[in-house]
Amino acid sequence: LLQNRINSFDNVRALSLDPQLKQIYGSLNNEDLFIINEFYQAKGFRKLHLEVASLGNSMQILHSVFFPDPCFEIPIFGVDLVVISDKISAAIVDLSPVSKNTSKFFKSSMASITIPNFKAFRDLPDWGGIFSPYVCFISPVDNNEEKSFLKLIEDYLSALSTFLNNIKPEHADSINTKERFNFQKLYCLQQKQNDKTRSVLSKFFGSSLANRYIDDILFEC
Ligand code: BLA
Repeated sequence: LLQNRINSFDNVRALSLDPQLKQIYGSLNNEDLFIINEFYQAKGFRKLHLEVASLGNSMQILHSVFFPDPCFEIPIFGVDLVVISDKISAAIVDLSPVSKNTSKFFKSSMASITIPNFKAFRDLPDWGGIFSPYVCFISPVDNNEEKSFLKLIEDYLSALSTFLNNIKPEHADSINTKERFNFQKLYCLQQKQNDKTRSVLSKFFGSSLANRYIDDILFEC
């Protein structure tokens, strides 16, 4: 789903990445871990990041963020699926804002997306002010809800493509571009406050490597 969407973008190309960071293997007390990263660039995006990770015997993660080129007025697409013991524990998807004044076009397109009546919506953490009013954060209760959530991811991706197709980039020096870049920096700063991500990575990598991974790979800006 994510890979297909990335391939559909104009001028898409893979970004080169240190092979040691592209595929990470390790083990801890007989528990294996691996992480696979893909990075792309495309028209409208400075970085498209796709990551799958299997950490120990019971946790798998799908993490993806599409960081826009700040010259384009398009939101930050982000998704995180955390599987614990074969069950999706956290499922979150959003198109997060990159400016103070969200366009009418954005609001009306998002309003046309229906978020299903999931049974277990979850509260956002304290650092979650970066997310839009359209963020969906749940623990799916069954297979049907998992499927509905995947469909929702698809809807958000379609909306993103629509925004992209209707946007003309602004100059790199424009005030709007700078504002959008600042929003992206704040997005990264806030995401770095997710202690759950940090503690899982620290358990396997040790804290200094975990911090480097968060700063340089997950939320570099
Ligand atoms: C939660 N993220 C979590 C949790 C874990 C991770 C273990 C707790 C699961 C739960 O509460 O049920 C771990 N996530 C990871 C790891 C990676 C990862 C190790 O991506 C990468 C290697 N997180 C993101 C992005 C978003 C995000 C892009 O990386 C949103 C678009 C959100 N994850 C997010 C939120 C929580 C979470 C909001 C809940 C945090 C909380 O409740 O405190």
